[in-house]
Amino acid sequence: MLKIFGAVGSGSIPVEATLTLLNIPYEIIEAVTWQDEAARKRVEAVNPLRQVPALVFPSGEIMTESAAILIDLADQHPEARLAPPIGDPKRAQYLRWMAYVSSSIYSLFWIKGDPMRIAASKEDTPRVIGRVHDRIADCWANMDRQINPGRYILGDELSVLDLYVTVISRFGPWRTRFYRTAPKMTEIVRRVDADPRLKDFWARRYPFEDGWER
Ligand SMILES: N[C@@H](CCC(=O)N[C@@H](CS)C(=O)NCC(=O)O)C(=O)O
Repeated sequence: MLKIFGAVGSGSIPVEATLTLLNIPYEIIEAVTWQDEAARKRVEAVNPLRQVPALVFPSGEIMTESAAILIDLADQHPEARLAPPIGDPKRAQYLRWMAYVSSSIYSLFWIKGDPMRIAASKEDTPRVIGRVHDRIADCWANMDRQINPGRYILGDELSVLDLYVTVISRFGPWRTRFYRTAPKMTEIVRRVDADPRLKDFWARRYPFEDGWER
């Protein structure tokens, strides 16, 4: 069976949500890498960067990088219509924003997870986190200004891009600020939060606890 090194409320969640929609069974190896050295060690065997998500296919092949995993899963299962296929006029913007969320936004969590990787001192860490949050908010605003959504970001069909944005926008600076900075995507992420096909999944893997929007 497909194995995923992942964690509740992490970047493995859009991948797991996609597998849930595709009805593909998978085994989770829980690894809260940003909190726990033992978890980082566990992941290191498959991903020397010690980050989740990391997938191990039944063949033994390993894949990391959330955006690439999502794009590949959607392409491998075209019948589920979770991405515009090659040749579709929406394909370029789809790939553009998948890469953007990964490189301009999600990658900044390497700093947030441990600000001392960048900060000059412990006292400097609130400033570093503040700057990272501002940058993330600016990047969401920049994306929001340039999209022309329908019910979902690319039009009227749910894609893995919606799952990706829905999950990553729950990380700091959290949803209330996202709603302020990304008004066009606000309704979309709320629609994905409320998708009945994912109700049990969210409850298990990224619950909407009191005050989750902050
Ligand atoms: N570029 C990677 C980023 C993955 C990532 O940042 N994962 C976080 C969890 S959400 C992690 O494992 N952080 C631990 C660390 O960087 O030490 C991807 O898109 O999959």
